[in-house]
Amino acid sequence: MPGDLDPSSTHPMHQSTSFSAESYFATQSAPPSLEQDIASVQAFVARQAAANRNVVLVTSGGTTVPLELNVVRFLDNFSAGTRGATSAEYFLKAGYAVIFMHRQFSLQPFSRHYSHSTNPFLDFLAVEGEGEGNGTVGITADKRTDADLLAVLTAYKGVQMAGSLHTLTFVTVNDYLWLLRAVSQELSVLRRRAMYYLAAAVSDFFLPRQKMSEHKIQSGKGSLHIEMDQVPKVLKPMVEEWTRDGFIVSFKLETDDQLLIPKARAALERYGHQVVIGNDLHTRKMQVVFVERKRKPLPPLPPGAEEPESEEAVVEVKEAAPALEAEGQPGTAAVSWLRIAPPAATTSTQVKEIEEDIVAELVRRHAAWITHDR
Ligand code: PAZ
Repeated sequence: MPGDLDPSSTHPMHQSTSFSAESYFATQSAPPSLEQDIASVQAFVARQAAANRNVVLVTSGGTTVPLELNVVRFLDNFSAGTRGATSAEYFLKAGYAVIFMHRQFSLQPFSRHYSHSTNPFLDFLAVEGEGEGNGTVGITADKRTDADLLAVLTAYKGVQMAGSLHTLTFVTVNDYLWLLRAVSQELSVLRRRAMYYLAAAVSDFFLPRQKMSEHKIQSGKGSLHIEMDQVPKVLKPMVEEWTRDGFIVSFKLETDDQLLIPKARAALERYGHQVVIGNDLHTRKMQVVFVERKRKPLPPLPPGAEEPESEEAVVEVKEAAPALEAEGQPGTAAVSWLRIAPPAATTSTQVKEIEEDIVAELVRRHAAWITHDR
């Protein structure tokens, strides 16, 4: 419908609406697989609760924004899902059960080591027995990579045996929002033992289905003008309604490093969750900044006293953990950088990943959160 895209038309595509989370879910349709996904999460969470495991929801990869109902074109973003897939592996290693909610076809824990063009899987295999004339040809791991492949495979099989990884997929920002709400609500039964690690790169803008062209947008009328609506800020209802006492970690991505800390602080103040991890697009694999509320350690409870539901003291500068470099700034947020050294010029295939340290820091904070020490 070319008329839909005429900038001078009065079609609602040119009116901008502000959606609250409530009005969003009241007007945008749930993905068809949602009920089935919820049932699978319910069963997974019950198994992990019985096994006494902490559970982390890891979101990973980018979301698309379709421009048509019969979608031919969509907006997308850069995220490959490296942060999420890598972090999920370290959480599993730390004994967590993981709900890995990722963009379809983005990187996944374990298989990420041998995917796409960086490490094509076939390059790690060798043909055995070829040309020996005995009629048998086998496939084996290339000798140079045997040890690495075995380590990944062993970890992967261990996780499969333990049943501690559950995978869900999304494509559009709408799929993501519906899934995030449903999974958060299911996971909230674990209260403080649940962590939410929101590393997905979620679009800030979308086209409500009521404003979408049904069929492929036609060319021939000059330039294309589309006004998008703002995606509702769901961290607030996530903190206040969908989760109960869960430990929530959000990521903030910027390309202007002057904005990184102010925006991360603002997010922390606005939504009141536990940690914002700031990262710059170009340096995100080498450094991140933790922004969290300054807290005073709680005094020990008098004998027989009830544990408080939550504590709110915001007073003193928290002492930085050894891996973190604290940045002395006034205000209610503690800011500390986590950096890893650039890879040494070595032939080793074992490269240090910043997610290992990010996850170690969060596991430590989460343990304190569970015991109400923070
Ligand atoms: O997926 P990736 O490893 O390529 O990138 C990770 C990231 C930069 C998307 C993530 O660390 C992040 O900042 N996520 C939140 C982005 C945002 O909505 O601000």
